[in-house]
Amino acid sequence: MTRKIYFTTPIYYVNAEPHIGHLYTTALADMLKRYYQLAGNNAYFQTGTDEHGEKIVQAADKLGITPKQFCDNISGKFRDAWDNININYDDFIRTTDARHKTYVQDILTRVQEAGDIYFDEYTGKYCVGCERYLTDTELVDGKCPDHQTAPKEVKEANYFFKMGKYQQQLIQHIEENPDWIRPERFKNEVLSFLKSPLEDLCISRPKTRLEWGIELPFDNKYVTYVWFDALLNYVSGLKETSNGKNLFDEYWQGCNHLIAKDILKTHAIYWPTMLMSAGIPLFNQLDVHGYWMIGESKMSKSLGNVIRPLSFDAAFGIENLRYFLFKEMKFGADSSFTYDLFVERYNSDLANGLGNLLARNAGLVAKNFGAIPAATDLTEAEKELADKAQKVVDAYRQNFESRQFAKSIEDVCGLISETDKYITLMEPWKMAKDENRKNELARVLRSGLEICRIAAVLLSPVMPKKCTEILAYLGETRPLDGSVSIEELAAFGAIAEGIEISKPPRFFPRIDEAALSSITAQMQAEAEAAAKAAQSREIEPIKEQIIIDDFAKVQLKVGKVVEAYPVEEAKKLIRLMVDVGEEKPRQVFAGIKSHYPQPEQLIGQNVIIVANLKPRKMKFGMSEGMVLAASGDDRLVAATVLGNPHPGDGVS
Ligand code: ME8
Repeated sequence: MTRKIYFTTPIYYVNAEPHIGHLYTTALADMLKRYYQLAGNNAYFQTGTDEHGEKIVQAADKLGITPKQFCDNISGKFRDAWDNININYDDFIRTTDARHKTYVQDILTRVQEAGDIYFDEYTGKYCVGCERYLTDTELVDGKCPDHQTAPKEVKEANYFFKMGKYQQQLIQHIEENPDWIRPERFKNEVLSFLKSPLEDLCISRPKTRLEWGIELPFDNKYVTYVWFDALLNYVSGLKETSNGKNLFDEYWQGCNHLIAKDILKTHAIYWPTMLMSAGIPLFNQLDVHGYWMIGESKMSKSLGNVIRPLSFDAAFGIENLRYFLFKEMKFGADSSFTYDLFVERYNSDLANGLGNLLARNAGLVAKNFGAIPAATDLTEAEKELADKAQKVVDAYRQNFESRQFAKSIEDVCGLISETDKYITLMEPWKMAKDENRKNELARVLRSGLEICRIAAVLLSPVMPKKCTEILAYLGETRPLDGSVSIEELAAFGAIAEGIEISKPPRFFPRIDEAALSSITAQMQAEAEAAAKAAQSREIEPIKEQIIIDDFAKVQLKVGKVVEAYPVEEAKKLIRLMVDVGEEKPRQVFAGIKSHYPQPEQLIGQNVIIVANLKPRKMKFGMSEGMVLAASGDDRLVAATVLGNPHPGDGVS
């Protein structure tokens, strides 16, 4: 029976742009979705952004824009990043979505009706970075160990969730389901935290202090605490997807959360107790990975050592990074990224490994046969190779399902180096010189290509685009969607014969180590510039949303330019006479001279003008409208409409 699995990533705070840490969890969900599909299951994947809370207000204040403007901007950057690097998410949720807000309020009502919410005065130490109160035992030298800042003392009356009430039930669940939190060390960490009495959770913020949040349904002077709001995304997004479906019954029971260790407590303690109180079955699995460091240091915007997915993609290819990240990080442990290490691994595993094996064999096939030769009887040497491949395939499912996918990647690497040895031993280049050894040559080269094909099948969740290209090149076009089993796809001997083989493209060109420092210096400069821009007002905020009635006030019309002159006395202005279907053309002054130094080129063009803009008296005459234009950085072009509209036609 097909399993239905629902992968989630944390919904990321919009106070930072996407970096390699966010990329890792998101690409992990993408890879697992692809693996589970390949293995014949049905997988669904949701990611998104977490937009309420004090942190966001502070960041927006710094830029002098509203929290919503701030969120629209950065949430869009996350989405763009994922879209541009082929992350196959099914839904993207924002906690400012109406569907989410309504759901949070429903659950708050439900939890309150269950008698699990009370009002009380509280004093605590709040870390804005973590967006939660820290206990004294969590502090190191009076500071939050993650953010290196002293939490602020907060004393106020608030609503509390009776989290402590569910402590025993939670402990029991963890003990009865030993794999519920993986790897084990994180399960142990949670159990050891649960040895002390579990305090109740403050779930509100008075609007006098923080307005940016979801209003409590039972007290409009308060908003919901950001974690109580954010965790519910995992359910609200299923209850109502962006295209209006309810997938809860279909996917919730297969829910597999993916997070890093920084948010273990909120996911392993707050979240399940909230679900218990709301009467929702618990999620199925919590998988916790370690932290990426850059060299020896934590990632930090101010250090400019943040690696941005899109710049990396442009410089080195995102799939090569995925390969590195998934192989390098042992699930649950911290790991370190450096460019040198990345290039070393890439060159040895992909350029010299898979890439070279493919190029060597395909090159000889192209030269000697022009197509993949037919199968011949295998000798002991190929049988041995086939056995090794079989072993890798046998361990593959188990490794992925226990999140030891790094092992499978290593296994594939091992298989490639075994095959390299086999090729070196067989010396097909010598066989190629002897007409009588054509059969042997066919057998060896076919086996070499076969291992490349198997490797590409097995690595397809890791490097989906690259592997699909390799498979297509080798004539393997069967779908990777589970309709053909992994075992069939990766069976030694399944490679088709007669597939034309031309000189292979360079799937993994070597990265020149000498050029590395200049590329990384440029990327670092970009990261620093982006960090600086984020600190200043250089981010252009997306304007506040308007409703249709606001837009309806603006009357846009098609106008045909009938005359156009530079205004000699003005540096920026040109004067246009525009026919908008009225008795006589309108005079419009537009500040676009630097982009249209010869304004007469506009004559005969259809432009769009704001027809009901109040006429403005200028030094050179009345301006009776405004011409729309598209602009960005140093570019500007007048906006037009396609086809043959008539002057005066409305634009809406
Ligand atoms: O915590 N190494 O959002 P966040 C590995 N909004 N993974 C990393 C990482 C690193 N150095 N840095 C970040 C929040 N991550 C909340 C979550 S969920 C209901 C609310 C990844 O933007 C990793 O997945 O701080 C980590 O758990 C997450 O980003 C934290 O993202």
